[in-house]
Amino acid sequence: MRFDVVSIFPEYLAPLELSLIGKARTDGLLQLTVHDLRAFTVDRHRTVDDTPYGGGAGMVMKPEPWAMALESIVAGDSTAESAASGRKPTLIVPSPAGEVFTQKLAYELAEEDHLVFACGRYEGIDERVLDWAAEHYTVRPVSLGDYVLNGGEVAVLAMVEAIGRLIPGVVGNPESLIEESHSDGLLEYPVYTKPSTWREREVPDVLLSGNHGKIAKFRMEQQLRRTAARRPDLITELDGSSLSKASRDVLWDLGYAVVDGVVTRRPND
Ligand code: JB8
Repeated sequence: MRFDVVSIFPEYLAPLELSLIGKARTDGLLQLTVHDLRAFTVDRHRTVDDTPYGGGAGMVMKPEPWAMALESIVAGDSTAESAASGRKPTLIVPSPAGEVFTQKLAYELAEEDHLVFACGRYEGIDERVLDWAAEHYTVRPVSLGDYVLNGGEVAVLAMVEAIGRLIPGVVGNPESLIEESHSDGLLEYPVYTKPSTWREREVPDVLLSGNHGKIAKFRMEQQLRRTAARRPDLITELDGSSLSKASRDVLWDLGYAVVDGVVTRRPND
């Protein structure tokens, strides 16, 4: 898999060379190139921004440096349309106005051969760049969540890590991918390690019992309880028809009912 990132702050992407993703890179599982947008300017001041048509606060990123950068990346793409895969690379544009980045989208993007990330700054990139790029790329504006960053770089760090670790061989133990948070639509159960008593706090007894059936039931219940408390939106998204009797009983205790495979909140008498 190939990643290209375009930014006016290429140093910001340096952490990608470390830890998990850096190891995957060294092992040849993924290629990652960071490009400086200013290298694609032609004026003396290496200008990347200008004032917005229609007025308003702040500056907008000029289209031409983006077109030059994105063209150069497509031109050097051995996996592009023209070549082997027959697929367009995907252009991911971090934006508070994008579709939300979820674990599901991370899995979908991990199937691609080539992802290009366009990091905006200021008030964003001239919209015509996104329209124009659709000729060579599948263009996807993507938001990390409902909050506003100063630019796309931090969002790209998060997305490259989330996508990169799904590439086979990047995460050492593939079981940790199967068990982890969100893979079954629930938050993860709490975890504990030694000592069994720490500052007068005990590890739950059942986890020391060696009874694997009881441990699985305890963890399932913990997952449902913390998901109901912290993310009730995830509870009503569950497929009720694939829940065990034990899970449905816990949900009933938590004030939910499963009717025709749909999980709904019960009326508060
Ligand atoms: C300028 O919050 B964000 C985000 C904010 C931005 C830009 C890109 C993404 C560009 N501000 O995801």
